[in-house]
Amino acid sequence: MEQTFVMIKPDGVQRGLVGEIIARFEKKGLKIKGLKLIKVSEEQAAAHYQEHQGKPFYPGLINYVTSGPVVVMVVEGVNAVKEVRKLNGATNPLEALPGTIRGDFAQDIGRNVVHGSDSAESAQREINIYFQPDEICDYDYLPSRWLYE
Ligand code: D4T
Repeated sequence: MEQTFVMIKPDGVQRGLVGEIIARFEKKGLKIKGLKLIKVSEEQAAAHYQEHQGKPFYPGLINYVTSGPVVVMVVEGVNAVKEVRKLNGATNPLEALPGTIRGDFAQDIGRNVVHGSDSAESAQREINIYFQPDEICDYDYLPSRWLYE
């Protein structure tokens, strides 16, 4: 099983989209293993977005993700990274298809509501930034036998 990291960004929380977004992951059959509402620190934001340091949008991005509470999640599934990114839709909401989270709820790349890791390696790195090991729950996810052959 693969794990990925999801963040419902401050705009998603403020706009009352938390339940709607979590419901999409649940209905897809992704197992939620960690979930909490937090205020992202400057250090966490810098670690998370280190690959974008120096880019023109970096200061705005850091400002945005530290501007209010976010919901962070550890999500598991056979192809969790790809499945989450498919549900999220394209990074730029203008290109995100209807039916995706960004296609349905966002308009601006700087306010794109949700984040999902881009690889299993990024996911582990990002999970370590936001979660302690004892905040991730191991349990039997009963739908598994109806989701996978
Ligand atoms: P996140 O990390 O938010 O899920 O986005 P992606 O993985 O889909 O996309 P990314 O790493 O390329 O971008 C990170 C973050 O920066 C914002 N951004 C990006 C921006 O404001 N302007 C830009 O030109 C780009 C490329 C949006 C997502």
